[in-house]
Amino acid sequence: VPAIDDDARADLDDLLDQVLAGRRRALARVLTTVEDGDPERLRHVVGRLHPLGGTARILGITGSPGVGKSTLTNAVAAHLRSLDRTVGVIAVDPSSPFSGGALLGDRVRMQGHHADEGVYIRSMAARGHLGGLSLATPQAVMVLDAAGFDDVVVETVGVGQSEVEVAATADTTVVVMAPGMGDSIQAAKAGVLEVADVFAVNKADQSGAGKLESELRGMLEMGHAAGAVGGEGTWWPPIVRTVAVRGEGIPELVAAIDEHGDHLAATGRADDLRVRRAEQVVAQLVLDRVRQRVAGDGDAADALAAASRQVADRSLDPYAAADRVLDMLDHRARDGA
Ligand SMILES: Nc1nc2c(ncn2[C@@H]2O[C@H](COP(=O)(O)OP(=O)(O)O)[C@@H](O)[C@H]2O)c(=O)[nH]1
Ligand SMILES: [Mg+2]
Repeated sequence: VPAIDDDARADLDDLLDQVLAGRRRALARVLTTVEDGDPERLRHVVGRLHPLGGTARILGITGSPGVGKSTLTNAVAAHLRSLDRTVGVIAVDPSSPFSGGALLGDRVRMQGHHADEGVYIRSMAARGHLGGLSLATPQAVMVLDAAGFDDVVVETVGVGQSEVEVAATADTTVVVMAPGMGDSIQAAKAGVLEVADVFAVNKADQSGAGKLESELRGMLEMGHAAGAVGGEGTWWPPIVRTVAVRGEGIPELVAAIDEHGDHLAATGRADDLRVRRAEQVVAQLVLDRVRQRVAGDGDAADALAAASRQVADRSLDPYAAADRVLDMLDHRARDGA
């Protein structure tokens, strides 16, 4: 990655100074850099901010569309503010930028905190990013962490891979469910049970909340009985009933999150999580660079094109093809080209 020129660097440094001084507009611009993924600017941002992070508690809130994640996030943020903690929120929508309406809806709903300097809410999409949201999300978290927020909350729609990704980004992952959405059955399928540190059964004001909770409890106990988890120092995910629209159950939910944090600290797992998180980002950057090298090297790009044609007509298998492309990159590295 080439370095940015001196003028651009000076401007960016000025912007980062403003972020560290708590300026919201500067923060918004830096998060746009994270979203757009301009590699030169981003590298400078990360280089300067990364050493300053590592103090925020990172919470993931995930679940199916419509279960009340945004409402719950809003209520959790309000409760954390009442405890005098500052809160940064990243609402990730993998389907953006084509869902402007939904994003706007989220913004409007979350605007209860508009005048409060201690809370910052940002909807985010991955636009130019090679690594997509799996890179943009932890980098946005890092920016809010460095900016000094006590808590950083990441809201993601639970579709496929994203629960796993949010779990890799968060210290504590809250899986939100709601009655009447067939959620308990979905949970078993999507592997949500494994990533949840805390369950929120939201919309507890609606019928079926009790049934959902007991189904969930049954499923967790079955997991325990099957020995999927267990032993000394095991964390049993608590189930908390909430009515996010009325703020009910929110103090209990935050207490459960606090308890999980204490558990992480007591068992030394907090440090493991940090290493795992770092590894995910580094591995993603390595993959991006390999991809960039192939694209930016005429011979490697030609080798990829030629090998792909052979794979298509069955004269080469995909593994052998990958070997050829990687060999080309290795030669380049050895020749110093
Ligand atoms: N009855 C009821 N409705 C809720 C509750 N929490 C959220 N909702 C409503 O459920 C809908 C979806 O909420 P939203 O937060 O956008 O869900 P998300 O898609 O998971 O972020 C909205 O109309 C909310 O007002 C709750 O506790 N009870
Ligand atoms: Mg939402």
